[in-house]
Amino acid sequence: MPTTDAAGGPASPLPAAPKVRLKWLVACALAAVAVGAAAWAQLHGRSAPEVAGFKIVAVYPHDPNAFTQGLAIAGGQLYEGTGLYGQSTIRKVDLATGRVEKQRPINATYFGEGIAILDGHLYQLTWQHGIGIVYDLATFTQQRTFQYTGEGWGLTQDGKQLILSDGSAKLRFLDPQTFAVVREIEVRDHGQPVTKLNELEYIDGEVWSNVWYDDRIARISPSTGEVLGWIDLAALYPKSARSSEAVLNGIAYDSAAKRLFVTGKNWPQLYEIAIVRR
Ligand SMILES: [Ca+2]
Repeated sequence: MPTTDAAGGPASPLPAAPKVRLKWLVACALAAVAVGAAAWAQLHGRSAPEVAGFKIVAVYPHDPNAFTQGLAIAGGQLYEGTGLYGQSTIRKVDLATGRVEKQRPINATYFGEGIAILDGHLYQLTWQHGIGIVYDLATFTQQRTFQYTGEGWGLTQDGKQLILSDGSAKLRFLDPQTFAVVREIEVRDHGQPVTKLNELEYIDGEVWSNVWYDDRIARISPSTGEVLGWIDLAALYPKSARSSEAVLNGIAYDSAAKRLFVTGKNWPQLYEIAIVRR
């Protein structure tokens, strides 16, 4: 039989050993769970971009024949670029009435895409032609053309460079004089590439992008490509009320008045909206 100590308990340390080992194992397991949870939170939780909602500030008429590919504001004036073969234009639009005050068609062999306005010039992309067109903003006189590789989808500017999307997850920053690619970023949401980046707008240090066939706008860091957040506009003009090609596409920001406008291809209305955090 086993010996006992003065307190009457077992003298041998052996019976206590399993308890010590159990405590150690439990401690190790808890530590592993804690480390794992922290890593999971870092990968999947903390960095997950928030999804914001919106409220409608005002509603304006929009030409339902405009296959909107680009929307921009300069000096408080609204400009639009439209697509489709034989129907592509650049337009100066009266915001309040939606009336097209001035427009210029482009060569019917080109399919117009995004537009951007910088230093008195209006830049327009074409879809699969690798040709960009530069106009004088005041007169819409064509000044020059430029070339880029791949497709042209959306266009905006950060005050120094043009920013171009091409349907992939990539954004290219172009010199507005030489059109050389200064740098490029890949847009990722939580590590996953976000493709089909479409119409763009540079807003208070971020690039905002429509995503083709998605009713959400991505807020993108122009330095890292990381998606900082999403804006869910699914309830703005529900898909059930429009044709499949009539997608949300068109963001314009009046930085002086801090007013944000959105519309879509062949939408009868253009909306001024405010972002609402959920
Ligand atoms: Ca835009």
